[in-house]
Amino acid sequence: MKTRAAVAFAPKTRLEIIEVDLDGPRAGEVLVEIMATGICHTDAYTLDGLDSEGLFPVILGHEGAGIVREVGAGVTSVVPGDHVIPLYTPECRQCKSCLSGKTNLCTAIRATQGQGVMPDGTSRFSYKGQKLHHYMGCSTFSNFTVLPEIAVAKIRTDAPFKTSCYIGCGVTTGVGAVVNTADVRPGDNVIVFGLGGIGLNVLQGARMAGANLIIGVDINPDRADWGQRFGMTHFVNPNDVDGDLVQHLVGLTDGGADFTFDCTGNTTVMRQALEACHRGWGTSIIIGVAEAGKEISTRPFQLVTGRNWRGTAFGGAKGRTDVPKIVDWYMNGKIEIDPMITHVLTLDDINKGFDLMHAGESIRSVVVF
Ligand code: NAD
Ligand code: AHE
Ligand code: ZN
Repeated sequence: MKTRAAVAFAPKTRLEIIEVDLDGPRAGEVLVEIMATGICHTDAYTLDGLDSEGLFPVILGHEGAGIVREVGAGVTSVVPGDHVIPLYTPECRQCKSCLSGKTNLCTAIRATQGQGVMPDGTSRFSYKGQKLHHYMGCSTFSNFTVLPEIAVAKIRTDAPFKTSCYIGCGVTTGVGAVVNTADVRPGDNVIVFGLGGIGLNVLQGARMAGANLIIGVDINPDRADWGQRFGMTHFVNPNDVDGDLVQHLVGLTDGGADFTFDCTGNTTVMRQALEACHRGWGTSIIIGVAEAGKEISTRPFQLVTGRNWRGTAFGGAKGRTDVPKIVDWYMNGKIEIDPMITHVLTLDDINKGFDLMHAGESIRSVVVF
């Protein structure tokens, strides 16, 4: 079949909106009509050539929602008409990682995802006979895409696509980092570095968990109002701090935070986040994705004296199990999404979504097909 898609032919170029060829689903796969997709900073990072796994030409996008239109042989968990959210972190429920119960990092198809192909090693997308790569196993910047059955979460049919697509990455990543990875408890003090599409969801997760101080740190002054809207109790702009940022934050939190979260992808900020943790027990959680070649560092003394450094992918959420529950949280009003969708675009205008992100003007831009 033919489908309209935004194609990245090379790093640091504008996406081209064209009609591409899409092969139907093979055994264990499903064809999904994408109804809406968010634009996450990770899409921009890969498009900018900063992803060590980045492959071109590629159809980016990993934060979508849509409807199953066709299923391949042997598919049992979804049928045509089901509403689904594509999962860049699938859940096979059979691999060592899934069976461990200790992680959401299913390994069933991770290798081929990183190679930009389906689990059988081939791509379903092509243009004028040239192979196009899949992205993070999702490629939601296409009106239709093919996914492995284990990489879709079936969701309720009354959830709007325009907002629930954000649960495919940003919402689940931010809220999940708090409730799954950190397990923030009532009264804990929290610092969130970077108040964008992920960080605001960390804030609302911390509010939901009953955190005491919820401090937001961002170099964009506009993020002060945004943070307050989602539970932040104090805003710190590093550019307005006299002296050392870490010492300032340690002072605000009576010796350091119980939990800090990096939502910037900046390795200098990651160090600040670790060092702003409380001596003896504070834990810093890295959410941000750093540029290829970047490394983190700190004095080992920071860890000897009881600070913990951790990371999280997709908020520690087990996709097929947890994503439908997060959709329920949204539909029941336990978490908010609508105000964070600042821009709704057509596929033809998708490049504008990247411009808005880089200008710091959007929280989430969503493309509606
Ligand atoms: P975003 O662009 O919406 O937000 C980033 C925010 O960080 C902005 O508000 C920006 O002003 C702020 N910032 C930048 N530099 C800063 C600094 N030095 N100090 C303080 N604040 C600073 O991006 P996003 O969509 O929220 O994504 C955030 C990061 O999370 C990205 O690195 C993205 O790739 C990553 N991410 C990771 C996961 C995961 O599963 N681990 C999932 C989604 C996104
Ligand atoms: N390809 C990069 C890694 C990128 C990365 O860490 N991705 C996160 C999700 S970001 C979503 O916006 C993730 O899920 N990581 C776990 C995994 O298995 O990729 C690189 O450095 O190679
Ligand atoms: Zn993302």
